[in-house]
Amino acid sequence: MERTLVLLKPDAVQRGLIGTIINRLELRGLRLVGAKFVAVDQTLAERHYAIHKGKPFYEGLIQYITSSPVMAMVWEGPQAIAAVRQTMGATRPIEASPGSVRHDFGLEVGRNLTHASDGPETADEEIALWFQPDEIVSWSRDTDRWIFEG
Ligand code: D4T
Repeated sequence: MERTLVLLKPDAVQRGLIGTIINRLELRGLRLVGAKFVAVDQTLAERHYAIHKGKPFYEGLIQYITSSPVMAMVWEGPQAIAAVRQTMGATRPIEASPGSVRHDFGLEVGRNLTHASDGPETADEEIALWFQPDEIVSWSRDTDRWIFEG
């Protein structure tokens, strides 16, 4: 079972899309194992986006993620990393597939609503950055056997 970090960024929160986006992940069958509402400070923002330091969009990205609270979550499931990225759609909303969150609710890359880990290593690092181990809740659902094959 794979875990992935999902952030509902300030635009998703301000636009009242928290429930809608969570609903899509729930309906897909993914299992929520961690969630918190966070006012992101400069340090956390810089650590989260360290890989983008020096890029032309870096300053704007830091400004955006610290501008208003975010909803941080950990979701779990088979191939959860790929599944969540598919549900969110391509980074640039204009390139995202119809039916994806970024297509259905977004237009601009700098207001692309969500973040989702892009690989197993990144997921581990990002989950450790945003959550303490005791904030992750391992649990099973009665519906798991109708969603997970194994
Ligand atoms: P995140 O990390 O937010 O889930 O986005 P992606 O994984 O889909 O995309 P990314 O790491 O390439 O970009 C991180 C973040 O930077 C913003 N961005 C990106 C931007 O404002 N302008 C740009 O040209 C690019 C490439 C959007 C997402």
